[in-house]
Amino acid sequence: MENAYIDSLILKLHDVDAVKFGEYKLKSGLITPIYIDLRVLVSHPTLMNQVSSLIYERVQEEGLQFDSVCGVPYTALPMATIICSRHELPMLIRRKEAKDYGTKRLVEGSFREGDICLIIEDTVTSGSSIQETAEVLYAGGLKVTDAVVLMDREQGGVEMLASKGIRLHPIISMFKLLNVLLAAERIDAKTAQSVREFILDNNTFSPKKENSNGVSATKKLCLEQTMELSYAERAKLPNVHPLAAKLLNIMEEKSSNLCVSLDLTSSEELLQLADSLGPLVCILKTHVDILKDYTADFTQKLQALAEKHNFLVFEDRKFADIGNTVKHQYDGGVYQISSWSHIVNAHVVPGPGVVQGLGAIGKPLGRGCLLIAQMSSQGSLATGEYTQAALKMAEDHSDFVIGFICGSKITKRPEFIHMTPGVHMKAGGDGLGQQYTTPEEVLCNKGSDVIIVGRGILEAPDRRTAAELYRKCGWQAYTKRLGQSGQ
Ligand code: S5P
Repeated sequence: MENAYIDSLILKLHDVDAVKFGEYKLKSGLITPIYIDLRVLVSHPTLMNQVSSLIYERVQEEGLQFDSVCGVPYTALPMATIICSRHELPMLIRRKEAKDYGTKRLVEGSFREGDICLIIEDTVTSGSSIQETAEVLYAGGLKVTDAVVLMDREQGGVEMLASKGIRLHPIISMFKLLNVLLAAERIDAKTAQSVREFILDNNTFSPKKENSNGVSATKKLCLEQTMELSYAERAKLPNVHPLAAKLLNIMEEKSSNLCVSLDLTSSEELLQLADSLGPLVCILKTHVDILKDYTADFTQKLQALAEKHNFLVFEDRKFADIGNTVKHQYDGGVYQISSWSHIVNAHVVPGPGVVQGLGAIGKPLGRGCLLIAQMSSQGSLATGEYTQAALKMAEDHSDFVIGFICGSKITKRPEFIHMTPGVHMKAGGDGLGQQYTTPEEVLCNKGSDVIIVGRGILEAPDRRTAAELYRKCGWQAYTKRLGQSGQ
């Protein structure tokens, strides 16, 4: 089935108010932020025909075998009628009430004991309407093996019906619908988010079993398997490191996936810029050893600014020695990095000892570490097996490693954060091996989470305006990516 065709159908359903956002009561009494009302389709014959065609296409794609078709009354009745009339298939009608005269039959039409009846439905929430119809058909001696539904609210209907021996074939899923409407700017990210939360929190088949982070097991499964997660959703995952959760929440709150790299040599200039750009960034990255006038006072002021503007500090120290040495480098010396930097990074070339040494200092302080899995520089050796080794090291030390420095997403595990340097509005290089990619490319195509920008901002005529531009581009690319995800 053509994806673009489904996308345009979703927009048309929204046009005719078959999809509404607000507060609506479901059959179960639950208040839902989204209501699917396909009853209106009877007033839109072209759309009704398209929907019916899609259902029939799905029946054919699945190669379903059946003797007759029954639409769940009332909304799916006209759909079943159109399909059966067009393709000359025998149809059955399930009565909602038995007549108190005549035959008193609950299933109208001709059939034989043991015939298979295909059920057609417009929207499924828990699957109970299909189940009720199936019960009536069973009572009449029919069999039901499959059902096709236009809209699946993804609240447990597929699982519930499967447990009763009925395979449900949905055409449009709730997450797909939300993503298409979001990408077309019919709804905003906040609305999409609240609906996603509602859907995942209200699975009718496996009621919430919450873990300590307040995430139900079903929700976790859905999150991990079926969709691109928002930063906020990832922050709630049970296995996410607390510092990663804090960062993801900051990103969501500030609508920023921008890490600014303040590669400056004057403390005063750095602090002034940190104050000015602070509201726009989720992380501020430093190279403290390039400051010509470092004093302990600098790090105290930087910490105060991090508090004031709610960003994390990342000292880009790139540790690369044996465990015992990096422990001292992290904790001691002039800079005492562990005392002020929330995040540090390390090369994996020494092997796991580097993470263990850093972790010995950083873990008790609640710090986090990024492993350098790839580099932006030309001719980098951090590729292939080396990158895979970095991933393995992160997985083995997820109580301290929160993510990666990388050019593109290297793992689907949503608890790890991917941060990409070498970002500039103009792709190209700097003549010293640095290679630049655009924010859009990094977030949408490479699947990274955070853009690290240095000279793209530092060399701009107005640094604040440039930072705002990067923030905006980064955020738009991320929301676009969310919109593209889903099946
Ligand atoms: O592979 C890398 C890793 C890092 S952390 N490539 C990088 O460029 N970096 C750092 O990101 C680099 O040390 C610098 O601080 C920043 C990129 O700066 P820009 O001015 O080229 O944006």
